[in-house]
Amino acid sequence: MKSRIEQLLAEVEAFAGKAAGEVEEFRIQMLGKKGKITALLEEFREVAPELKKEFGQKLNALKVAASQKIAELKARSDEGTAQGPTIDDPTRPGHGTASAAGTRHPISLVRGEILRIFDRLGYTVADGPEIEDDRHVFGALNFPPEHPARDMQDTFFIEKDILLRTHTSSIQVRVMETQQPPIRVVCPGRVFRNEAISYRAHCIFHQIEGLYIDEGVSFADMKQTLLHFAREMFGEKSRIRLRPSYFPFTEPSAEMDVSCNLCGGKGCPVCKGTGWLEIMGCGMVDPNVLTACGIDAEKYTGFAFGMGIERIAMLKYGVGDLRLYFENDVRFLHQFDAAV
Ligand code: 2NL
Repeated sequence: MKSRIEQLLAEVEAFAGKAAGEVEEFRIQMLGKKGKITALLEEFREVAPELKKEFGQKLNALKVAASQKIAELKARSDEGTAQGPTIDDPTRPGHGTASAAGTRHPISLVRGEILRIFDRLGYTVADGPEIEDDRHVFGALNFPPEHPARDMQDTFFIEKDILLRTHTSSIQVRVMETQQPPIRVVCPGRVFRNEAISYRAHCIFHQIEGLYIDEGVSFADMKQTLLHFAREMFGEKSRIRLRPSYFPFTEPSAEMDVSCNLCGGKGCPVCKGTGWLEIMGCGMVDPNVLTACGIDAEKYTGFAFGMGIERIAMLKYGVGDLRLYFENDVRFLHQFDAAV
């Protein structure tokens, strides 16, 4: 029996059939019902008990070797590769199984458009941390110690002095602290306010602020820059108007409206019959802010402005519910496929 086991093992090792049919035939010859190895296994029952251990081990090794060899050759045989990724005609169109391309989020589209307009005017882009300290969000921006924005009800605090920025002005403070004029910079980013979420308010939203500081920068420079922006963003025929307002960090301050591009200023439901849409706040940087950031307020003046990206996107795309921008429902997002 021992010599027959060894002989079959040599036979298994030598076998090198390539065709699937050949391999299957070999399997039947060895391990099939009437196969040579099957026959040996049956004979093994009659082997004397003292020889069972030795023969058992050898026989088992033979069976394992044969099974492995057959499995290996089957995988490599023409049957195996026929199911694999053979390419019969590389010029044929694909099966369309690649995952579909995603879309740009409307907030990204609008941000890109705004940044490109200011890029053409020579503004650079700056970034800054979302987790900020009191000084960069409030202190350096001329907020009095008791200002309501510093309240827990409006701002997310992490520690006494550490908080989530409520506007992107904190980025501009960092720019002023580290650079001397001329400064021309736009700062996009996420901001956080402790608001109940509804169709018109969210606790996270996006802003872009701009800052221009140099010798002799005037309110007229600001007005012309923002008119240019409105025409680029909403169309050549756009007009703007500035209404007096108040921010702690600018003096004088204004809100800017752009003529409604849906009705051309005649009055419609979007502009609530006024012909105007409010799009941003702006003003001349308060000298206290310049001084707090290490810029000589006797020598330099500047203007700044800030807008909410969601608000601009809502006006541009006529989306009435802010929450849609945060849900990332693909049925909403795919509507912006062609908006690039
Ligand atoms: C708004 C109003 C505004 C600014 C932002 C600013 C920044 C510095 C100094 C002075 Cl560092 N001003 N930013 C100025 C006026 C208005 O934003 O309604 N934003 C959505």
